[in-house]
Amino acid sequence: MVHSLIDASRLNKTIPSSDLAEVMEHPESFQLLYFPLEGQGQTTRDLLTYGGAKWENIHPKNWVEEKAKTPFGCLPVLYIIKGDKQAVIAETHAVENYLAKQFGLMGDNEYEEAIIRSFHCSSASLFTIFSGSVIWNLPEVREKTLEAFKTNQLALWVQTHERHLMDNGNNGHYVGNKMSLADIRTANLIKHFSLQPWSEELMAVISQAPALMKLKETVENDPKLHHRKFSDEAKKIAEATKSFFVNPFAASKLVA
Ligand SMILES: N[C@@H](CCC(=O)N[C@@H](CS)C(=O)NCC(=O)O)C(=O)O
Repeated sequence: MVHSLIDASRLNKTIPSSDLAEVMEHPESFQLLYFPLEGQGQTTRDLLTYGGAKWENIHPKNWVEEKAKTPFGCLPVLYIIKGDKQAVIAETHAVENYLAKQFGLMGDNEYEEAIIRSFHCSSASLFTIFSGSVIWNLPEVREKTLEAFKTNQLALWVQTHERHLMDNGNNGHYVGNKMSLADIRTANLIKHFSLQPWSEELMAVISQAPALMKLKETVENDPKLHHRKFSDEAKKIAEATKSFFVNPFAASKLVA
């Protein structure tokens, strides 16, 4: 069992890299250190679930103290455990790419992998743009930045993703007829928008794109994901996420 107060920023330094590689190639279990919110942790949760991994959520107990002990001063952080050894990796993209590769969610060839990476990157970028321009912006400018986000970045994202999904046969997937990292990331991005105080406005734009809606439904109803995605723990995390975004400035003090 990993204790979240260990100095994760130094952990890998004490173990030879060949041992860390062995842990990462043949992991036995995982712990995801993230806030009890969906946010940047949800895709990792889904990847672990889809892969049938043995894993658990762990949350910071005192974020102010723990922040400096994480590799980049932010979450998510993934602990990868094998026997008495563990590796730690941080940064959402590194964690998601590692797990997706581990669980066969990066396509079957270089071309498919490139497509998956590009749609994953596009959806992850939209998440970051929305966070910076709307969620964490000054309340007095939010109305304007929300309008600009909907008209520009969101509209373009919807249009380009919808076109690709339609070209792929509107089957709920970006590549072929199979689940990928990009599918899971996009489904979570749409859910993220649906948990915002402005969810009606945001979802009004997205719901005009049937292939994107189909993708979300396909991911949520996947037999490997459905049970955990609709579990009591998941519902609690979704509710907490919705409440968090009502006033993220105030709520983040509580989380910390
Ligand atoms: N570049 C990081 C950003 C992660 C990030 O923004 N994490 C937020 C939560 S979503 C965080 O740790 N906030 C607390 C803090 O910065 O003190 C990644 O992609 O993983």
